[in-house]
Amino acid sequence: MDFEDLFTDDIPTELASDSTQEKDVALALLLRLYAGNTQNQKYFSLLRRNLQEYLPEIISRDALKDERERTLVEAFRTLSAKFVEQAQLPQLKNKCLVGVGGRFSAGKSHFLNTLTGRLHLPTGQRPTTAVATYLVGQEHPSIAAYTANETRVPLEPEELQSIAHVFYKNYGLGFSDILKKIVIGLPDFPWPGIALLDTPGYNNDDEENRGDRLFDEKIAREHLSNCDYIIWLATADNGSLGQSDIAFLNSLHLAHPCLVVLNKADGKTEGDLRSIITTFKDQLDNAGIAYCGVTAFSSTLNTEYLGATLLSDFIAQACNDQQARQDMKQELLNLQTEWQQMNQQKRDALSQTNAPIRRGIVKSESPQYIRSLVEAYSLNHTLIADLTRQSKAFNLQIDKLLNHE
Ligand SMILES: Nc1nc2c(ncn2[C@@H]2O[C@H](COP(=O)(O)OP(=O)(O)OP(=O)(O)O)[C@@H](O)[C@H]2O)c(=O)[nH]1
Ligand SMILES: [Mg+2]
Repeated sequence: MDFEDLFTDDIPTELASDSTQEKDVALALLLRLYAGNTQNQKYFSLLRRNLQEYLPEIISRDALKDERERTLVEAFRTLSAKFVEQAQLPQLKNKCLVGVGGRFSAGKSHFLNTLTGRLHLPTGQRPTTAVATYLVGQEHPSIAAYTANETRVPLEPEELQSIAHVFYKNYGLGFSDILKKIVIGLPDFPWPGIALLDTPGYNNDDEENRGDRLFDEKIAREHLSNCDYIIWLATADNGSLGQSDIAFLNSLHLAHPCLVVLNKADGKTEGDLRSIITTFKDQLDNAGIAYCGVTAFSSTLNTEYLGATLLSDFIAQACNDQQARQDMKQELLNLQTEWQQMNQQKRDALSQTNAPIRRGIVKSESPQYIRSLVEAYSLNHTLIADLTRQSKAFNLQIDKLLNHE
């Protein structure tokens, strides 16, 4: 099969036939995916454990009411997640990540195929994308799967097709527990500065497969939260944004630019589209969701409607976003400097209050007052010691991340 024009809406007949041979192919693929890289496994599980355990160690007692500290903790959390992602998938290094999210069958994979001008991603009428998949520019074409065993496994295009939901509906074989993400490297990818991410539909209204649905939602949320830009793909045929879309968008706590694209706009009149766009904007405003525009598009016809160029402008903005493409190492070092400054200022402020307390203890004649001053003095000391310990723990975490590179 040719890499370029492999994927169609339908399951290829050779995969659809319930032959033992096809099952063998799928099993062989599963076996390859289950093979682990022990060294990597140890390294990443240690890194992950450290990252999970570091937070209580570095957060100070007043973190909840300290806006600056909260922002820094959040920035560190996002940055370290991105750092791990890039260590696992070096092709994403210094790329601005543009994620596409939306309900199942909104046309996310079709939309990305249209944007990149090729049929790289499997599409279909039933839930199709099972694993978060990045598309990225690369000198030679390649597909790599990253497994739960921290191993990169090269895939053939046929194997990528077989990983689609449709396949395991037919064969009862699931990949999404062992496969964490897929990266497709493309020599003719039009934008060297970005990586595009296709996610599984976050809702599959199929009650029978509720487990799959929640799992897909988790995968979509995890990956979209790591993105620098988000394209939310809704469909024009629904006329309005569903409550579950609103709830999901709210749960992303969007801090990054988000463009809402009404896909499948083909067949709608201009009047219809204008009124649907107004309805969407009203709904987003009422829900307090930050977005930078709503535009109508057809992935089938590769057309943005109403003379708008919001989509191409959005992609161009992502390509030019130097901040999002900044070297992770530098970003971590900047964050470390900011953190240490904050920590030092807190320690200085506490030390400054120590001198008057000491003077009060010496001068006061009331034993009760002296006792309360001594308590305040010792609390100050504990807080300063905590801050010193947190500062050391934070530096240690940064060292661990940087030395793991
Ligand atoms: N008419 C029309 N159909 C479209 C358009 N975009 C996608 N479709 C169709 O919608 C169906 C679903 O498309 P996919 O790209 O698989 O949708 P998806 O959002 O990736 O779905 P999941 O991976 O299951 O979440 C396919 O049959 C597509 O051909 C469009 O712009 N217009
Ligand atoms: Mg898809």
